[in-house]
Amino acid sequence: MADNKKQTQEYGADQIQVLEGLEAVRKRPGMYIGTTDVAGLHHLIWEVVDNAIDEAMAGHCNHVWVTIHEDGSLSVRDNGRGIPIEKHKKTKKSALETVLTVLHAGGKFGGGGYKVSGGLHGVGVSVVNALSVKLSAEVWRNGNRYYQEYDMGVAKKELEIVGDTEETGTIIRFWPDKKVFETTDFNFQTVVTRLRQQAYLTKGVTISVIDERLEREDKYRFYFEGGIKSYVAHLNKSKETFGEVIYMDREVDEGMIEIALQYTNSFQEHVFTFANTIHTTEGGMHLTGFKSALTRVVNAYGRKNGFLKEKDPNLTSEDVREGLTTVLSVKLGDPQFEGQTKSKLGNPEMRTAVESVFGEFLQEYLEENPNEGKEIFAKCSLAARARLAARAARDTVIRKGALDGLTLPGKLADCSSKDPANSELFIVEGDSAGGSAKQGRNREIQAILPLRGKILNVEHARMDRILGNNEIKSLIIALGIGIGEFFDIEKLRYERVVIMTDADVDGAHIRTLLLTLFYRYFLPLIENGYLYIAQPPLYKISQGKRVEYVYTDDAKEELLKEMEGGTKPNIQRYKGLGEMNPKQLWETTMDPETRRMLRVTIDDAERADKVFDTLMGSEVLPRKKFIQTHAKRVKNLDI
Ligand code: 0RA
Repeated sequence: MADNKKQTQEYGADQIQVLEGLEAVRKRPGMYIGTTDVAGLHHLIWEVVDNAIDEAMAGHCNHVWVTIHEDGSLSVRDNGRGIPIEKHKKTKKSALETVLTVLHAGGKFGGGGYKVSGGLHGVGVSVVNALSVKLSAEVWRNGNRYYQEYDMGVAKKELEIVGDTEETGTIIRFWPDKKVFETTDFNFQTVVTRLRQQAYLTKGVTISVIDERLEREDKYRFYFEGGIKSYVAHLNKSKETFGEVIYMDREVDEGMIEIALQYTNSFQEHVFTFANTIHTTEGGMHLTGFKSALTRVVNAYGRKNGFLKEKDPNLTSEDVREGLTTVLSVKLGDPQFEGQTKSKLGNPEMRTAVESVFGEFLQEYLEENPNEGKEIFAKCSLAARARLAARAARDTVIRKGALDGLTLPGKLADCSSKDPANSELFIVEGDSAGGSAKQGRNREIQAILPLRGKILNVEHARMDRILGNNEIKSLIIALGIGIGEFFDIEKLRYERVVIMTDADVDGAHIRTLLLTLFYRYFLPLIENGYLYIAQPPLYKISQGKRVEYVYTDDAKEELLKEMEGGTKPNIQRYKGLGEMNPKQLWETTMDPETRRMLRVTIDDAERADKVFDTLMGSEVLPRKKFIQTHAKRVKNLDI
């Protein structure tokens, strides 16, 4: 009797703790997943996928399936060991129910050596459960298929056996709560992009991504035998490269270090760093270690072989990284994520480990591959000389005061407001659309800068040419912010900078070039949320006196369905901004009361910068894609 009572009390206390935990998550979801916007929604997916990937990294599974179902739910299946369903003696709950209901319980799994897990998203799958109106878990294990369902994080009934199976694995499916999230519409492109990256970082694991919401379902399958080596080859696909992808993979006391790099003739550096497969966009200790080893070893190699004379100064870190594409992935037991967006690796032991392991590897590589070594060194030293020349040219431009904005560019139609918080700059493609925008705008707060033709691709140009480009120069002067070392966000003249281009291929290209420019040279504008993309309508549809502008093909179909029965509607497709008169442009695209604009995120800009657009462009067409590479033919990505 006494025993019984004690047990009941303990059980009760646990239960209360669980409910309090779930309530805390539902009350302040932002504390657990950052935001409740579309990014927060996708956080739920990464959380569940990370668990399956952990099982793969532990060597127990080689295939993960992610499916967006027709009813808007999403499931993640893996062929791992299956989450244990055995009951815990004390809590009387299965391990499965524990991970799904107790905050941070997920971390109790694993053990043995360093345990790798996605530390950033590692809030636990119980958070996903708490923020879903429904979640189902199916575990294949011991020859049985176990099943359990939850409502807002609370189990509906006991775990039950619903069938048998020879296979093992786990399927977690969830229906996010519409009351919690601004939107519960999963974005297939976001999921595909992220899981492709995940597949590169976990070589040998196949990731299938399926969207069943479409009439004809959309499918991808990613498998990269070469891991990040394939990733670098993919990133450099459309570039001229020097030598092979250099690759190393080492296990150290601190964890694992995997690095792939290759030089290209680009003037930009492309470096992507990861810790436990999480993209560390702010870099951190692993990147610091890499950079210092690279600079040290390339210089030492140059001196030893007489390429650098005694009187010559060392090449700088920028010089040795010009045109370099690098993917750096580390895995460690206890990752510390720091920085503004918690995406900077803080573990100092990783700096030392990468610096020493990569330094040693690269030195050996250069010595064993003298032809490549010589070519790489020549490329770096050319970068050094060109940088000096470009700097001199830039200093001249700046000394002449050419960027000071004392004289605003003639093409700019400025607004009368001098308050940046209340000023907008529209960067408009073409003179004719520029003319309409100038006439249609609100002069008080809206300034117009028309761009003629294509702007320079900053990927292929150093500072001297960038500053020699009139379109870019006008833009810098209009913005008021300077460039390079002289960049100063405090001087920004408009807190909304809007890219307004045609809804066609040329427009998309100009947008990509502008995004790349902002990403490379004016990043703080994006970080502060000042950069936008205007959304002009695709169609004007009229029926009798009724006139509607629609912005998507879906909306067009919906409207046409609605108009069935009346007289035949008149459909006008807008190919360019220039087809709209000033009043139409104002009403549909510029009027702050009614317009739609997309705020550019770092992700968008990064994607544009990554030359990902070439790939994206080609991927949108075919319905079924199996993307895989094998180490032997890594140079010809089979995409
Ligand atoms: C630890 C132990 C065991 C399975 C798992 C973790 C596991 C977790 C997840 C999360 C998603 N999928 C998963 N698959 C497996 C079982 C160990 C054993 O069978 O003895």
